[in-house]
Amino acid sequence: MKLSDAQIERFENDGFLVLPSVFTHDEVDALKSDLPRLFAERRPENFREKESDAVRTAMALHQRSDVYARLVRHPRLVEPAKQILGDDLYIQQVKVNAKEAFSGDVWQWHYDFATHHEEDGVPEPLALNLHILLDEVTEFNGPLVFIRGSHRRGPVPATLDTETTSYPLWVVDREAVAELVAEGGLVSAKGPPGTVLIFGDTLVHGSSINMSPWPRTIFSLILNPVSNALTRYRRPEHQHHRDLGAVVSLADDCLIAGAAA
Ligand SMILES: O=C(O)CCC(=O)C(=O)O
Repeated sequence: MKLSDAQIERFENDGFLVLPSVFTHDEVDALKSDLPRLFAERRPENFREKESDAVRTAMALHQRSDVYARLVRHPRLVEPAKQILGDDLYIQQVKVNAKEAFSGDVWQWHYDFATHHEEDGVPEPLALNLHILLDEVTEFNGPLVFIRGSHRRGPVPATLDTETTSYPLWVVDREAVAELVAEGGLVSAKGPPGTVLIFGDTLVHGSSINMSPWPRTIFSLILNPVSNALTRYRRPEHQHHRDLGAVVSLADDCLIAGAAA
């Protein structure tokens, strides 16, 4: 999949892209079908909500599941990332973020580079976060909310929050959020299953609690240039993978054909 010049320009201006209908229903079904098994596992890669046993984020899925091992090399994710970054990329993080119906918890305002830099010593804010919506995401079930254009400010003040939710995050100060929202406004990243979101390392984003009766499940792959790799090893491997081998795409039908093989 190749991004058009207009899409590249939009990514540069807004800091994100929302691309509907990139993955088919059959492909999304193949990805969702392995989640009950993965979520049932009791292991440190599965972070559960503070107030319940529900999985909030399940990490290192490409090391735990054949279909996710193929997904992280999917050309519809890897090729646009290479087009934007123009470099060899390694797999930094692989996860599914889930928000259970009625209770899925908040992700505070943050940008990913604050964590990548402070925790992992990543030098530059180059990594891309590539999401696939695995459920229909609407304004009701806790969509990601982007502050349009916030990436253009670069890294803004952030502090480590280990209290608010069950996943520690470097959270952006409220003053900075207010200023950025006044400049660029908010956009909620909605769409049918199979929609892809691409956003950069300094784009400020968050998501609110899921009060609706509908679950919200989103796959996330972070790719980072090999030339911009981590320099600190404070977090466990599943939060920042150590294999710096350049990711090579598989065939376009790898999710469905791979399952039959
Ligand atoms: O799943 C969410 O709502 C937030 C995910 C997120 O902030 C991220 O992937 O950086």
